[in-house]
Amino acid sequence: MNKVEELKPQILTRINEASSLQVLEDIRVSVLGKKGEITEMMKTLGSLPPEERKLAGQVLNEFKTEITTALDAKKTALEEAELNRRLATETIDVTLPIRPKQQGRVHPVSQVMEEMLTIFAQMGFDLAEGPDIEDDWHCFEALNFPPSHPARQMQATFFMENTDGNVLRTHTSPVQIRAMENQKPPIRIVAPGRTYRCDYDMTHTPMFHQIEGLVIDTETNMGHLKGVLADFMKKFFEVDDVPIRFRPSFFPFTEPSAEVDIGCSRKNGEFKIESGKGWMEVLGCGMVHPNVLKNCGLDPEVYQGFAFGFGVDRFAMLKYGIPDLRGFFDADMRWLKHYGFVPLDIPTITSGLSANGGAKR
Ligand code: 2NM
Repeated sequence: MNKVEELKPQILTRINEASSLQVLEDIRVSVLGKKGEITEMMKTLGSLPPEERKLAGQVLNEFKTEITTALDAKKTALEEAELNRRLATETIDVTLPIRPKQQGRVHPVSQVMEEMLTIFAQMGFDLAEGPDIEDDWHCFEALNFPPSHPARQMQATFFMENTDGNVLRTHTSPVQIRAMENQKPPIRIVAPGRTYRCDYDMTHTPMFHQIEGLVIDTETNMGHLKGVLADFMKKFFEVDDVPIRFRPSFFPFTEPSAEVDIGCSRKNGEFKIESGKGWMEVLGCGMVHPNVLKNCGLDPEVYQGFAFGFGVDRFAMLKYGIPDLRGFFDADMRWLKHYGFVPLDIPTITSGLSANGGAKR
């Protein structure tokens, strides 16, 4: 049993100096495991004479207990040290912002699109979309533009190369044509999207955004058209009354056709809706031409309806006081920071409580 006296300080030192739980476990296995030092010594007990065996057994058991106690104590100490290390290195400052300050902005055109489509959805219009590249039929022919009609040049069309006469759509009307071709009235749709015309100056960009509306039923008339547009203007500009004026006009696809003005004033560049000052043209509309209905397979003796169309970009300028179109499509963060909207903004007492008026830059 001298061996015990020899081994004990060595093993205790190894335990004491164990640098990790893994090292400590290795020591436990090497001492108490199946082939461990103490286990091996236990195995020799059987070969001793009975009186020696009893004593040796006692000594070995005490030795084993002592080592087990030392291992447990060291294990607890190591676990505590590990926990303290993690507590020190894995601290979280719960007062820090959840994520870096919001950098991105919602473009005014996207904002205004959303506002407009929400209003039309509440009125019961469905959303309809179509391709930016169109064929001559859907963009012109079905819309009652005769082949040599000056309106075709008027529209300053971008023609696609090598596509057999395809064009970038000059309006979203082709979407309405498809709707009439493919679905049975009643039809109540709005068609938002990008449109293209070869035109570039202070008030025009070659790509711009339109929303067009279409209602086809058996008795839909201009009174309905006026009601829809008046309600829309009130909701969009968030005023109780918007002065509206219909002026006779011409479009190949509507008869009669009208241009719609709203009463407003402009002082020091600030746009205000009010009557008795001036008028500003904001959209075009009319009753869908019988030829258009026929072109789409609808019987003009049975069906009739109205259509309207307007530029989204201009409405964004008016509502949010953006003085000119330059900058709209430059993807310049400084412009967006100034005119864009904070996504997921929550209405507050100070920023406004209404759905749209609360939108903050
Ligand atoms: C406008 C003005 C007036 C219009 C007509 C049609 C269709 F397909 F039904 F014939 N879609 N859009 C229309 C009518 C568009 O934009 C100034």
